[in-house]
Amino acid sequence: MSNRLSRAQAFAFRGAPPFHLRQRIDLAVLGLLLLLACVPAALAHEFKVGDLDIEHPWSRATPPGAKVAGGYFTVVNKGSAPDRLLSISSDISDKAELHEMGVKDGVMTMRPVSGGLEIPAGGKVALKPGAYHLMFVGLKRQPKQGEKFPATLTFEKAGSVKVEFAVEGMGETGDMDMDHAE
Ligand SMILES: [Cu+2]
Repeated sequence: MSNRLSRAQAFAFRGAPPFHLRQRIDLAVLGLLLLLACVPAALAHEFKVGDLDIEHPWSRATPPGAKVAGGYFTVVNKGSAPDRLLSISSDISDKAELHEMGVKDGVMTMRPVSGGLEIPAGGKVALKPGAYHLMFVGLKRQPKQGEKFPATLTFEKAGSVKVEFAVEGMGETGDMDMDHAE
């Protein structure tokens, strides 16, 4: 009994948290770090070519019979020279076009961009709904939510890179109903 008491007292005066408690804190911190590391990886995917990072290419599921689907991603240019997105190809459609938004007679329209899209040195360009975007024209099948389909992006300097477009839900991120100028 007296022996037990003195051990408890010695313990109380040591100052540091008991070993088993520290171990639990370490595990909790480790778990949190793993969680933080995994969340962005699950939401985003990224591809690299030369000085360019292509972040999170995504598309949208389309209703039966649809002939076009959008394509979106962000290009980050870490280099000291501008580059240019020249062309896109994918097996999912007959062709893929780069589109920009414009206003014609008070109506928002999309039209193909000629001459490619410049990615400024040290800058980035976001292709997103309502702005620059890709349009897969002449769909051979409907992209389905949850799948990924491959495509090839070709840049003037960095060259070609294979990427995968993650297909999200039909209503994803402010789809605007706009006329296509074609
Ligand atoms: Cu378009």
